[in-house]
Amino acid sequence: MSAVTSKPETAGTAEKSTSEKEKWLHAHRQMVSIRLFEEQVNELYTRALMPGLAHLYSGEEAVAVGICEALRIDDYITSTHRGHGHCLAKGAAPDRMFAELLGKEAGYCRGKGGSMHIADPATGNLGANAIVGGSVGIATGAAFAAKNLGTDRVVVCFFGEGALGQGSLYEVMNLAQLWKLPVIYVCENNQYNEYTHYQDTTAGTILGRAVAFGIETAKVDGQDIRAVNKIAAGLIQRARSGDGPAFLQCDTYRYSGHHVGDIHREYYRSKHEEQLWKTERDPIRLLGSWLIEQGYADAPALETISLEARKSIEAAVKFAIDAPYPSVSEVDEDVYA
Ligand SMILES: Cc1ncc(C[n+]2csc(CCOP(=O)(O)OP(=O)(O)O)c2C)c(N)n1
Repeated sequence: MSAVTSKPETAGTAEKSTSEKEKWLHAHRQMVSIRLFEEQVNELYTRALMPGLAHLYSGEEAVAVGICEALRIDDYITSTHRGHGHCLAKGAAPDRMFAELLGKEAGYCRGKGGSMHIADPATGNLGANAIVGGSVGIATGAAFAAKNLGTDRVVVCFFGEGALGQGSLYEVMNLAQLWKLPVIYVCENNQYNEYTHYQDTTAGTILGRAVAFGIETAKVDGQDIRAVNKIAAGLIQRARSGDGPAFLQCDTYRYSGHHVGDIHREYYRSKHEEQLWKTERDPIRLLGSWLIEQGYADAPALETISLEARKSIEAAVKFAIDAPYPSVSEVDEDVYA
């Protein structure tokens, strides 16, 4: 079974919406799809249908969707261990994503990468990476290539604030600024590096690190998709026109544990804190309220979007469960030593 059964739910980059109303309704649907995708990942893990671990993106959807909306399909992204939302927002199809997570042949890497190693060159996704900070060199190299091949492509490099402890980030920021490379370093500050609050591991400020290299910096409320999109569009346009790299700090929150098996979050953060983010700062609710205020949708219309997205995500899960594993004969293929 190699056919793909559903179109990308979240192909934000493929077809740009023409009107503001369509643009934000589409963004809302993308965020809902990512949220539902992650719910299903948790379910698959709990039912022991998924090998390995996964790190859920729920709560952070406005960052991926807001930024990818401002990219072209031929622009690049690099992603992280918490990468499902990035892949979907850049245009990956949920059925092939689930297939990859379940180790099936129809997956983006023929089931051999799993949750933390999804790449999709057709949508400009150069790959997720299980190594914290592992994609910063790939993103910067892609930006070097994009520039030296005479294209106007831009690269967005997503990473968590835990990657601020990786020396390679400082090596690549130095070169990116020296060579005016078209790369945007997006620090998704979801407050915690595994089980430690970032303020307990980070001296100084996050942006101060990029300022030291003379890189353009910006900080945004990562729960407000319209703010993320606006600021990202400006930085992306700036990079595309040759003005060099930027560093964007997006303050956000992950709703679940560090990974799907991390259920004892009370050891490092309070239930009250979680509740505040989920009720007052939820990116889907915030955009939904704005859509209603603008008269772009009413509550039943938003509910219909959610129901349709749910059906589509459930069909994608079924596709993946029914799909075959790669043949045993290829057990040595794609293995490098
Ligand atoms: C080089 C390296 N060190 C340690 C780990 C183990 N590890 C996996 S995720 C993680 C925390 C990452 O935090 P952050 O970058 O803020 O991303 P988040 O999980 O918050 O999205 C760590 C330490 C790793 N994968 N790679």
